[in-house]
Amino acid sequence: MKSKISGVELRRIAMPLVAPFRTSFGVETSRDVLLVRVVTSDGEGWAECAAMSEPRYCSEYVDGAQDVLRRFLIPALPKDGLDVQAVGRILRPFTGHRMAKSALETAVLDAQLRGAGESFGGYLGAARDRVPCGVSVGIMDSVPELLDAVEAYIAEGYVRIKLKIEPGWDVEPVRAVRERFDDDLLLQVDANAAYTLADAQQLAQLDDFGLLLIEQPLANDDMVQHAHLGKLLRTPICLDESIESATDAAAAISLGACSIINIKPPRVGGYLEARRIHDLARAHGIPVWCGGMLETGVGRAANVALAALPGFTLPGDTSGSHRYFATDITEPFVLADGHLEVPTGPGLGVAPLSDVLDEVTTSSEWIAL
Ligand code: NPQ
Ligand code: MG
Repeated sequence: MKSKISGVELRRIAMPLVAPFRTSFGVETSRDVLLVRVVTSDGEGWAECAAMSEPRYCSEYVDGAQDVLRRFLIPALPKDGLDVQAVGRILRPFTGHRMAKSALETAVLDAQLRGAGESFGGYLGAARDRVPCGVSVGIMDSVPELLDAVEAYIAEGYVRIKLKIEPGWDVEPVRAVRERFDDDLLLQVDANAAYTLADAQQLAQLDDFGLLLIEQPLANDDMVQHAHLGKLLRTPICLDESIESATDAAAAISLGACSIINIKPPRVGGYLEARRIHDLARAHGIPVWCGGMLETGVGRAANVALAALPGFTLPGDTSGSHRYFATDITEPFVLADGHLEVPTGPGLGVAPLSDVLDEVTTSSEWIAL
């Protein structure tokens, strides 16, 4: 199917977080999100760009993403009609900028699926109608504060807890959570690349706590050292930042750098590449789960659809809207029995509510094709 694209709106919104979110790479209090709206002969398509304000989690940042979309990626699209399968090929000559590319491809896909009356989940190959949800818990000022936060999330129904860790905030908070809650609590940790191989003995102390996994303990670009670390730990290693493509996933699996993969579609250039990683991992018996980038309802809808694919065998960071935002720009995603329903409407199945959207908009530009 081919849709003629007349232009693309790049809209920036400011979304205050319900509480500061601290990781090993910084503290976030508000989300500065770039929304992409493509206007086609079949109707509109929406997506959001996951890039953060500053290049700390990875090299992309939101002003850079908007610049590359405006100057290179959007102008590369053909005026005369476009199938979503062609978007990745057209954008490939531009290196990197995967989050920007993901947003553009996803918006085109949303428009195309809306036109065809098909849902994102149906298109991607969702195998169930709801997904179990985990929650990512930031670094706190004290252990009692952390225990209160974890208790509240468990009470909300989250089926898996992920603790953000860094040197100086690892064994003690994990031990405290293990001692305070049931032994069968699904628990994992995420270091966001805060350690080196010299910390292996410290990280090995986490082996006593029956963690599902440790996510991205070492540097983004160091798969070889992850393979070494894996031999020193009993806790399974999961890669996040290190996996930017299906090629990277193949390398990581071949090297033994990880035994689990966190798939974040924006980080790998989109939902089609995310599905390729899913297929590859599944063929190798590597479990995957869907990560999160503090998405609004627009990105959340797409993630929930992806997380319903059969190889997503671990709960994702697909939390409810209210984990991050008091007011979402779409109808909020609300947990029921620890799960989120996969949207069934055409395309993403959700769209921004225009009154909410206008309230949070900080700028908008139109790029005609
Ligand atoms: C991770 N996400 O798995 C990321 C990191 C992360 C849910 O833990 C603003 C935008 C703040 C994106 C903080 C979770 C963020 C962000 C953390 C992503 O590593
Ligand atoms: Mg992570």
